[in-house]
Amino acid sequence: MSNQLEAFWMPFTANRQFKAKPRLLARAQGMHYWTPEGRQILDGVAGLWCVNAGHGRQEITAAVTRSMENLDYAPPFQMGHPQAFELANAIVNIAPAGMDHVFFTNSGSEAVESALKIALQYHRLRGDSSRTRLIGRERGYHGVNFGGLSVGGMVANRKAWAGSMLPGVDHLPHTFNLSKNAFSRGLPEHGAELADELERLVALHDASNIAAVIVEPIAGSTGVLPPPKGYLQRLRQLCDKHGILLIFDEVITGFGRTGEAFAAQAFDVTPDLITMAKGLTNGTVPMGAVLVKKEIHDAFMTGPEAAIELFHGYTYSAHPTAAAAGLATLDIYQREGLFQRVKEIAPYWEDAVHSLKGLPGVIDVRNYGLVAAIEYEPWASRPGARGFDTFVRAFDAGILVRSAGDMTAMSPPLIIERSQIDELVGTLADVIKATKAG
Ligand code: PXG
Repeated sequence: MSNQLEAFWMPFTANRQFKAKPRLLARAQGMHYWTPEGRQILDGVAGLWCVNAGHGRQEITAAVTRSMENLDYAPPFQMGHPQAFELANAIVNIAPAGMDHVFFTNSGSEAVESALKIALQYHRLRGDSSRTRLIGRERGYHGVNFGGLSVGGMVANRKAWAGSMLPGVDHLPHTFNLSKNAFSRGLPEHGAELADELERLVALHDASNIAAVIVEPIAGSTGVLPPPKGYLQRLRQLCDKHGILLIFDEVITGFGRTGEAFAAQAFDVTPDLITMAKGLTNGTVPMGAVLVKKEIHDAFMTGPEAAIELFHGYTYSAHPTAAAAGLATLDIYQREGLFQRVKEIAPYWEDAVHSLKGLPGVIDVRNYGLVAAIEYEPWASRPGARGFDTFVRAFDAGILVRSAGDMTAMSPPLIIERSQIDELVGTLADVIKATKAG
Protein backbone atom coordinates (compact mmCIF):
# COMPACT_ATOMS: atom_id res chain seq x y z
CA MET A 1 0.00 0.00 0.00
CA SER A 2 2.59 2.53 1.08
CA ASN A 3 4.43 2.07 -2.23
CA GLN A 4 1.31 2.95 -4.19
CA LEU A 5 0.84 6.11 -2.17
CA GLU A 6 4.40 7.28 -2.58
CA ALA A 7 4.31 9.18 -5.91
CA PHE A 8 1.65 11.70 -4.94
CA TRP A 9 3.30 14.52 -2.96
CA MET A 10 0.26 15.66 -1.03
CA PRO A 11 -0.50 19.36 -0.45
CA PHE A 12 -0.64 20.82 3.07
CA THR A 13 -0.27 17.27 4.42
CA ALA A 14 2.07 15.44 6.77
CA ASN A 15 2.96 13.05 3.94
CA ARG A 16 4.86 10.43 5.93
CA GLN A 17 2.28 10.33 8.69
CA PHE A 18 -0.58 10.11 6.17
CA LYS A 19 1.03 7.39 4.12
CA ALA A 20 1.71 5.33 7.26
CA LYS A 21 -2.00 5.51 8.19
CA PRO A 22 -4.01 6.84 5.22
CA ARG A 23 -7.43 8.46 5.44
CA LEU A 24 -9.04 7.86 2.07
CA LEU A 25 -12.40 9.02 0.78
CA ALA A 26 -13.88 6.99 -2.05
CA ARG A 27 -17.43 8.23 -2.56
CA ALA A 28 -19.74 11.06 -1.54
CA GLN A 29 -23.46 11.78 -1.55
CA GLY A 30 -25.53 14.43 0.20
CA MET A 31 -24.09 15.09 3.65
CA HIS A 32 -21.76 12.09 3.61
CA TYR A 33 -18.49 10.62 2.45
CA TRP A 34 -17.68 6.92 2.40
CA THR A 35 -14.24 5.42 2.89
CA PRO A 36 -13.03 2.65 0.53
CA GLU A 37 -14.02 0.16 3.26
CA GLY A 38 -17.56 1.55 3.19
CA ARG A 39 -17.45 3.49 6.46
CA GLN A 40 -19.85 6.47 6.39
CA ILE A 41 -18.46 9.87 7.39
CA LEU A 42 -20.67 12.89 8.12
CA ASP A 43 -19.19 15.89 6.31
CA GLY A 44 -18.82 18.69 8.85
CA VAL A 45 -16.70 20.92 6.63
CA ALA A 46 -18.30 20.80 3.17
CA GLY A 47 -15.23 19.02 1.81
CA LEU A 48 -12.92 21.97 2.40
CA TRP A 49 -15.45 24.80 2.83
CA CYS A 50 -16.69 24.33 -0.73
CA VAL A 51 -19.46 21.74 -1.21
CA ASN A 52 -22.18 24.12 -0.03
CA ALA A 53 -25.08 22.40 -1.82
CA GLY A 54 -24.05 18.95 -0.59
CA HIS A 55 -22.38 16.15 -2.49
CA GLY A 56 -23.32 14.36 -5.67
CA ARG A 57 -25.67 16.95 -7.12
CA GLN A 58 -27.04 15.40 -10.30
CA GLU A 59 -27.92 18.79 -11.81
CA ILE A 60 -24.24 19.77 -11.76
CA THR A 61 -23.09 16.43 -13.15
CA ALA A 62 -25.62 16.68 -15.99
CA ALA A 63 -24.71 20.29 -16.81
CA VAL A 64 -20.99 19.53 -16.81
CA THR A 65 -21.46 16.43 -18.97
CA ARG A 66 -23.60 18.30 -21.50
CA SER A 67 -21.17 21.18 -21.59
CA MET A 68 -18.10 19.01 -22.03
CA GLU A 69 -19.72 17.04 -24.81
CA ASN A 70 -20.75 20.24 -26.54
CA LEU A 71 -17.67 22.43 -26.05
CA ASP A 72 -14.64 20.82 -24.45
CA TYR A 73 -12.53 23.96 -24.43
CA ALA A 74 -12.61 27.47 -25.78
CA PRO A 75 -9.72 29.94 -25.67
CA PRO A 76 -10.53 32.77 -23.29
CA PHE A 77 -8.21 35.37 -24.84
CA GLN A 78 -9.80 37.41 -27.64
CA MET A 79 -12.52 34.72 -27.84
CA GLY A 80 -15.56 33.85 -25.74
CA HIS A 81 -18.26 31.28 -25.19
CA PRO A 82 -21.85 31.89 -24.03
CA GLN A 83 -21.69 30.18 -20.64
CA ALA A 84 -18.87 32.43 -19.42
CA PHE A 85 -21.04 35.51 -19.96
CA GLU A 86 -24.08 33.79 -18.45
CA LEU A 87 -22.15 32.90 -15.32
CA ALA A 88 -20.72 36.41 -14.94
CA ASN A 89 -24.30 37.74 -15.14
CA ALA A 90 -25.54 35.15 -12.64
CA ILE A 91 -22.83 36.20 -10.15
CA VAL A 92 -23.63 39.88 -10.64
CA ASN A 93 -27.32 39.07 -9.99
CA ILE A 94 -26.54 37.93 -6.44
CA ALA A 95 -23.74 40.46 -5.82
CA PRO A 96 -23.87 43.62 -3.70
CA ALA A 97 -25.29 46.58 -5.66
CA GLY A 98 -22.70 48.31 -7.82
CA MET A 99 -20.41 45.28 -8.10
CA ASP A 100 -21.07 44.33 -11.67
CA HIS A 101 -18.02 42.90 -13.43
CA VAL A 102 -16.44 39.47 -13.01
CA PHE A 103 -12.91 38.30 -13.85
CA PHE A 104 -12.53 34.49 -13.84
CA THR A 105 -9.65 32.43 -12.43
CA ASN A 106 -9.19 28.77 -11.47
CA SER A 107 -8.74 28.98 -7.72
CA GLY A 108 -8.97 31.24 -4.73
CA SER A 109 -5.23 31.85 -4.82
CA GLU A 110 -5.44 33.06 -8.40
CA ALA A 111 -8.45 35.21 -7.56
CA VAL A 112 -6.37 36.94 -4.90
CA GLU A 113 -3.44 37.55 -7.25
CA SER A 114 -5.86 38.91 -9.85
CA ALA A 115 -7.56 41.23 -7.36
CA LEU A 116 -4.24 42.63 -6.16
CA LYS A 117 -3.10 43.24 -9.74
CA ILE A 118 -6.38 44.92 -10.68
CA ALA A 119 -6.12 47.17 -7.60
CA LEU A 120 -2.56 48.21 -8.46
CA GLN A 121 -3.31 48.92 -12.10
CA TYR A 122 -6.48 50.80 -11.21
CA HIS A 123 -4.52 53.40 -9.28
CA ARG A 124 -1.91 53.61 -12.01
CA LEU A 125 -4.55 54.22 -14.67
CA ARG A 126 -5.91 57.09 -12.62
CA GLY A 127 -2.51 58.69 -12.40
CA ASP A 128 -2.08 57.55 -8.80
CA SER A 129 0.83 55.25 -9.51
CA SER A 130 2.56 55.84 -6.20
CA ARG A 131 -0.22 53.81 -4.59
CA THR A 132 1.58 50.48 -4.50
CA ARG A 133 1.56 49.36 -0.88
CA LEU A 134 -0.72 46.46 0.01
CA ILE A 135 -2.11 45.88 3.46
CA GLY A 136 -3.17 42.48 4.73
CA ARG A 137 -3.87 41.29 8.23
CA GLU A 138 -2.24 39.00 10.76
CA ARG A 139 -3.91 35.58 10.75
CA GLY A 140 -5.19 36.24 7.24
CA TYR A 141 -5.18 33.52 4.59
CA HIS A 142 -5.21 34.53 0.95
CA GLY A 143 -3.93 31.44 -0.78
CA VAL A 144 -0.42 30.34 -1.53
CA ASN A 145 0.86 32.39 -4.46
CA PHE A 146 3.38 35.12 -3.81
CA GLY A 147 0.95 38.02 -3.61
CA GLY A 148 -1.46 36.15 -1.37
CA LEU A 149 1.38 34.86 0.80
CA SER A 150 2.75 38.36 1.19
CA VAL A 151 -0.53 39.88 2.37
CA GLY A 152 -1.39 36.73 4.33
CA GLY A 153 -0.62 36.36 7.99
CA MET A 154 0.10 32.69 8.72
CA VAL A 155 3.69 32.22 9.75
CA ALA A 156 3.91 28.54 8.74
CA ASN A 157 2.94 29.48 5.19
CA ARG A 158 5.29 32.46 5.07
CA LYS A 159 8.52 31.62 6.79
CA ALA A 160 10.15 29.44 4.13
CA TRP A 161 9.73 32.20 1.54
CA ALA A 162 10.25 35.22 3.74
CA GLY A 163 13.01 36.58 1.53
CA SER A 164 10.96 36.38 -1.64
CA MET A 165 7.77 38.14 -0.62
CA LEU A 166 6.37 41.21 -2.31
CA PRO A 167 7.99 44.36 -1.00
CA GLY A 168 5.84 47.12 0.43
CA VAL A 169 3.34 45.08 2.42
CA ASP A 170 2.00 45.85 5.89
CA HIS A 171 -0.38 43.98 8.14
CA LEU A 172 -3.20 45.12 10.35
CA PRO A 173 -3.42 43.33 13.69
CA HIS A 174 -5.72 40.30 13.87
CA THR A 175 -8.92 40.59 15.83
CA PHE A 176 -8.70 37.46 17.97
CA ASN A 177 -9.06 38.35 21.65
CA LEU A 178 -9.70 35.43 23.92
CA SER A 179 -9.67 37.37 27.17
CA LYS A 180 -12.42 39.75 26.03
CA ASN A 181 -14.42 37.82 23.46
CA ALA A 182 -14.35 34.13 24.47
CA PHE A 183 -17.63 32.29 23.83
CA SER A 184 -19.13 35.18 21.84
CA ARG A 185 -22.27 34.20 20.01
CA GLY A 186 -22.03 35.68 16.55
CA LEU A 187 -19.98 38.85 16.19
CA PRO A 188 -17.73 39.65 19.17
CA GLU A 189 -18.32 42.89 21.07
CA HIS A 190 -14.71 44.01 21.41
CA GLY A 191 -12.17 45.05 18.82
CA ALA A 192 -13.76 47.48 16.32
CA GLU A 193 -10.99 49.94 17.20
CA LEU A 194 -8.40 47.56 15.74
CA ALA A 195 -9.45 48.88 12.32
CA ASP A 196 -7.96 52.23 13.39
CA GLU A 197 -4.52 50.68 12.99
CA LEU A 198 -5.01 51.58 9.36
CA GLU A 199 -4.70 55.21 10.40
CA ARG A 200 -1.32 54.40 11.92
CA LEU A 201 -0.13 52.89 8.63
CA VAL A 202 -1.46 55.90 6.74
CA ALA A 203 0.41 58.18 9.14
CA LEU A 204 3.56 56.15 8.56
CA HIS A 205 3.49 55.82 4.77
CA ASP A 206 1.02 58.50 3.68
CA ALA A 207 -2.20 57.43 1.98
CA SER A 208 -0.80 58.40 -1.41
CA ASN A 209 1.39 55.29 -1.24
CA ILE A 210 -1.27 52.76 -0.23
CA ALA A 211 -3.21 50.82 -2.88
CA ALA A 212 -5.45 48.39 -1.07
CA VAL A 213 -6.42 46.59 2.10
CA ILE A 214 -7.35 42.91 1.84
CA VAL A 215 -9.16 41.02 4.59
CA GLU A 216 -11.39 38.00 4.95
CA PRO A 217 -14.70 39.26 6.39
CA ILE A 218 -14.51 36.18 8.65
CA ALA A 219 -10.96 34.83 8.81
CA GLY A 220 -11.40 31.14 8.01
CA SER A 221 -8.26 29.05 7.90
CA THR A 222 -6.75 30.48 11.05
CA GLY A 223 -9.72 29.54 13.10
CA VAL A 224 -13.01 31.22 12.21
CA LEU A 225 -12.62 34.75 13.51
CA PRO A 226 -15.86 36.68 12.98
CA PRO A 227 -15.23 40.44 12.79
CA PRO A 228 -15.84 42.47 15.94
CA LYS A 229 -19.05 44.50 15.75
CA GLY A 230 -18.41 47.66 13.72
CA TYR A 231 -14.91 46.62 12.63
CA LEU A 232 -15.60 46.19 8.92
CA GLN A 233 -17.67 49.39 8.81
CA ARG A 234 -14.74 51.25 10.36
CA LEU A 235 -12.33 49.74 7.86
CA ARG A 236 -14.61 50.79 5.00
CA GLN A 237 -14.81 54.36 6.33
CA LEU A 238 -11.06 54.64 6.65
CA CYS A 239 -10.44 53.22 3.17
CA ASP A 240 -12.93 55.74 1.75
CA LYS A 241 -11.35 58.58 3.66
CA HIS A 242 -7.91 57.77 2.27
CA GLY A 243 -8.73 56.59 -1.27
CA ILE A 244 -7.63 53.03 -0.47
CA LEU A 245 -9.39 50.11 -2.16
CA LEU A 246 -10.99 47.51 0.11
CA ILE A 247 -10.83 43.88 -0.99
CA PHE A 248 -12.91 41.21 0.74
CA ASP A 249 -11.53 37.74 0.28
CA GLU A 250 -14.76 35.74 0.30
CA VAL A 251 -13.33 32.40 -0.83
CA ILE A 252 -14.81 30.84 2.31
CA THR A 253 -17.55 33.31 3.22
CA GLY A 254 -19.06 33.47 -0.27
CA PHE A 255 -22.11 31.51 -1.43
CA GLY A 256 -24.26 31.33 1.64
CA ARG A 257 -21.92 30.54 4.50
CA THR A 258 -23.14 33.68 6.33
CA GLY A 259 -26.80 33.44 5.28
CA GLU A 260 -26.33 35.79 2.33
CA ALA A 261 -24.66 35.30 -1.02
CA PHE A 262 -21.65 37.22 0.28
CA ALA A 263 -20.52 38.30 3.75
CA ALA A 264 -20.46 41.84 2.35
CA GLN A 265 -24.25 41.65 2.34
CA ALA A 266 -24.51 39.92 5.73
CA PHE A 267 -22.38 42.66 7.31
CA ASP A 268 -23.74 45.44 5.10
CA VAL A 269 -20.30 46.63 4.05
CA THR A 270 -19.58 46.84 0.34
CA PRO A 271 -15.93 46.44 -0.62
CA ASP A 272 -14.42 47.46 -3.96
CA LEU A 273 -13.42 43.95 -4.98
CA ILE A 274 -14.52 40.49 -3.81
CA THR A 275 -12.54 37.32 -4.40
CA MET A 276 -14.39 34.01 -4.51
CA ALA A 277 -13.88 30.33 -5.42
CA LYS A 278 -14.88 27.10 -3.64
CA GLY A 279 -18.70 27.31 -3.39
CA LEU A 280 -18.89 28.92 -6.84
CA THR A 281 -18.95 25.44 -8.41
CA ASN A 282 -19.89 23.52 -5.26
CA GLY A 283 -16.30 22.29 -5.29
CA THR A 284 -16.88 20.19 -8.41
CA VAL A 285 -14.67 21.93 -10.97
CA PRO A 286 -11.86 24.33 -10.05
CA MET A 287 -12.91 27.94 -10.52
CA GLY A 288 -12.38 31.29 -8.87
CA ALA A 289 -13.42 34.83 -9.67
CA VAL A 290 -12.96 38.47 -8.79
CA LEU A 291 -16.06 40.62 -8.55
CA VAL A 292 -15.31 44.26 -9.25
CA LYS A 293 -17.13 47.54 -8.77
CA LYS A 294 -18.23 49.37 -11.88
CA GLU A 295 -15.92 52.35 -11.29
CA ILE A 296 -12.91 50.08 -11.11
CA HIS A 297 -13.77 48.18 -14.27
CA ASP A 298 -14.62 51.38 -16.11
CA ALA A 299 -11.28 52.96 -15.23
CA PHE A 300 -9.67 50.29 -17.42
CA MET A 301 -11.94 51.01 -20.41
CA THR A 302 -10.39 54.32 -21.35
CA GLY A 303 -7.47 53.55 -23.69
CA PRO A 304 -7.61 52.78 -27.42
CA GLU A 305 -10.43 50.33 -28.17
CA ALA A 306 -8.15 47.83 -29.86
CA ALA A 307 -5.78 47.68 -26.90
CA ILE A 308 -5.91 44.89 -24.32
CA GLU A 309 -6.84 46.62 -21.08
CA LEU A 310 -5.56 44.12 -18.54
CA PHE A 311 -2.50 42.02 -19.34
CA HIS A 312 -3.57 39.18 -17.12
CA GLY A 313 -5.49 35.92 -17.49
CA TYR A 314 -5.20 32.14 -17.46
CA THR A 315 -5.51 29.46 -20.14
CA TYR A 316 -8.45 28.10 -18.18
CA SER A 317 -10.13 31.40 -17.21
CA ALA A 318 -13.89 30.85 -17.55
CA HIS A 319 -13.34 27.26 -18.71
CA PRO A 320 -16.59 25.97 -20.25
CA THR A 321 -16.77 22.98 -17.89
CA ALA A 322 -16.28 25.18 -14.83
CA ALA A 323 -18.75 27.75 -16.13
CA ALA A 324 -21.36 25.02 -16.62
CA ALA A 325 -20.74 23.78 -13.07
CA GLY A 326 -21.02 27.34 -11.74
CA LEU A 327 -24.31 27.99 -13.51
CA ALA A 328 -25.84 24.72 -12.28
CA THR A 329 -24.57 25.43 -8.75
CA LEU A 330 -25.98 28.96 -8.56
CA ASP A 331 -29.24 27.59 -9.88
CA ILE A 332 -29.41 25.06 -7.02
CA TYR A 333 -28.60 27.72 -4.41
CA GLN A 334 -31.43 29.85 -5.72
CA ARG A 335 -34.00 27.14 -6.37
CA GLU A 336 -33.52 25.57 -2.96
CA GLY A 337 -33.18 28.88 -1.11
CA LEU A 338 -30.01 27.61 0.52
CA PHE A 339 -28.68 31.01 1.63
CA GLN A 340 -31.97 31.77 3.36
CA ARG A 341 -31.88 28.28 4.87
CA VAL A 342 -28.62 29.20 6.62
CA LYS A 343 -30.35 32.13 8.28
CA GLU A 344 -33.09 29.83 9.51
CA ILE A 345 -30.85 27.11 10.85
CA ALA A 346 -28.06 29.37 12.21
CA PRO A 347 -29.64 29.82 15.70
CA TYR A 348 -29.91 26.03 16.07
CA TRP A 349 -26.30 25.67 14.93
CA GLU A 350 -25.21 28.37 17.38
CA ASP A 351 -26.93 26.66 20.32
CA ALA A 352 -25.50 23.31 19.31
CA VAL A 353 -21.89 24.41 19.06
CA HIS A 354 -22.08 26.50 22.24
CA SER A 355 -23.27 23.39 24.10
CA LEU A 356 -19.59 22.35 23.94
CA LYS A 357 -18.75 25.11 26.42
CA GLY A 358 -17.72 23.52 29.69
CA LEU A 359 -16.21 20.39 28.16
CA PRO A 360 -12.65 19.67 29.33
CA GLY A 361 -10.10 21.91 27.63
CA VAL A 362 -12.62 23.96 25.60
CA ILE A 363 -11.58 27.60 26.02
CA ASP A 364 -13.64 29.23 23.26
CA VAL A 365 -16.51 28.59 20.85
CA ARG A 366 -17.04 31.02 17.96
CA ASN A 367 -19.74 30.98 15.31
CA TYR A 368 -21.51 32.90 12.59
CA GLY A 369 -23.99 31.69 9.97
CA LEU A 370 -23.12 28.04 9.36
CA VAL A 371 -19.53 28.11 10.49
CA ALA A 372 -17.96 27.57 13.91
CA ALA A 373 -14.69 26.90 15.69
CA ILE A 374 -13.83 25.28 19.00
CA GLU A 375 -10.57 26.39 20.63
CA TYR A 376 -8.73 24.11 23.06
CA GLU A 377 -6.30 24.77 25.85
CA PRO A 378 -2.93 23.94 24.25
CA TRP A 379 -1.02 20.96 25.65
CA ALA A 380 2.06 22.29 27.41
CA SER A 381 4.21 19.53 25.91
CA ARG A 382 2.87 19.86 22.34
CA PRO A 383 1.30 23.25 21.65
CA GLY A 384 -0.59 23.29 18.35
CA ALA A 385 -1.10 19.51 18.27
CA ARG A 386 -4.53 19.26 19.78
CA GLY A 387 -6.59 20.25 16.74
CA PHE A 388 -4.98 17.53 14.64
CA ASP A 389 -5.40 14.94 17.39
CA THR A 390 -9.10 15.83 17.59
CA PHE A 391 -9.46 15.75 13.81
CA VAL A 392 -8.00 12.24 13.52
CA ARG A 393 -10.11 10.82 16.33
CA ALA A 394 -13.18 12.59 14.94
CA PHE A 395 -12.58 10.94 11.56
CA ASP A 396 -12.30 7.56 13.28
CA ALA A 397 -15.58 8.36 15.01
CA GLY A 398 -17.34 9.12 11.70
CA ILE A 399 -17.21 12.91 11.24
CA LEU A 400 -15.03 15.10 9.03
CA VAL A 401 -13.91 18.41 10.59
CA ARG A 402 -10.91 20.72 9.98
CA SER A 403 -8.07 21.37 12.34
CA ALA A 404 -5.69 24.27 12.69
CA GLY A 405 -3.41 24.50 15.68
CA ASP A 406 -5.37 23.88 18.87
CA MET A 407 -8.68 24.30 17.17
CA THR A 408 -11.46 22.48 15.34
CA ALA A 409 -13.36 24.28 12.56
CA MET A 410 -16.71 23.20 11.13
CA SER A 411 -18.56 24.52 8.08
CA PRO A 412 -21.02 21.88 6.92
CA PRO A 413 -22.91 21.87 3.63
CA LEU A 414 -25.83 24.29 3.79
CA ILE A 415 -28.28 21.39 3.43
CA ILE A 416 -27.45 20.01 6.88
CA GLU A 417 -30.49 18.88 8.89
CA ARG A 418 -30.97 19.54 12.60
CA SER A 419 -30.52 15.85 13.41
CA GLN A 420 -27.21 15.92 11.55
CA ILE A 421 -26.10 19.00 13.50
CA ASP A 422 -26.88 17.01 16.65
CA GLU A 423 -24.86 14.06 15.36
CA LEU A 424 -21.91 16.24 14.28
CA VAL A 425 -21.70 18.20 17.52
CA GLY A 426 -22.56 15.17 19.68
CA THR A 427 -19.79 13.10 18.11
CA LEU A 428 -17.33 15.98 18.49
CA ALA A 429 -18.34 16.28 22.16
CA ASP A 430 -17.59 12.57 22.69
CA VAL A 431 -14.24 12.98 20.95
CA ILE A 432 -13.36 15.99 23.11
CA LYS A 433 -14.35 14.13 26.28
CA ALA A 434 -12.14 11.19 25.29
CA THR A 435 -9.09 13.43 24.78
CA LYS A 436 -6.06 12.03 26.57
CA ALA A 437 -3.66 14.60 27.97
CA GLY A 438 -0.94 15.31 25.41
N1 PXG B 1 -8.55 32.89 0.27
C1 PXG B 1 -9.19 32.33 1.31
C2 PXG B 1 -9.91 33.19 2.28
C3 PXG B 1 -9.19 30.93 1.45
O1 PXG B 1 -9.81 30.38 2.48
C4 PXG B 1 -7.85 30.81 -0.56
C5 PXG B 1 -7.89 32.17 -0.65
C6 PXG B 1 -7.10 30.04 -1.61
O2 PXG B 1 -7.94 29.30 -2.40
P1 PXG B 1 -7.38 28.06 -3.26
O3 PXG B 1 -8.55 27.69 -4.11
O4 PXG B 1 -6.23 28.56 -4.05
O5 PXG B 1 -6.97 27.00 -2.27
C7 PXG B 1 -8.50 30.15 0.50
C8 PXG B 1 -8.45 28.65 0.59
C9 PXG B 1 -8.26 25.33 5.71
C10 PXG B 1 -7.97 25.60 4.27
O6 PXG B 1 -7.77 24.36 6.25
C11 PXG B 1 -8.58 26.66 3.66
C12 PXG B 1 -8.30 26.95 2.34
C13 PXG B 1 -7.42 26.15 1.63
C14 PXG B 1 -6.82 25.06 2.25
C15 PXG B 1 -7.09 24.78 3.59
O7 PXG B 1 -8.95 26.07 6.34
N2 PXG B 1 -8.87 28.07 1.80
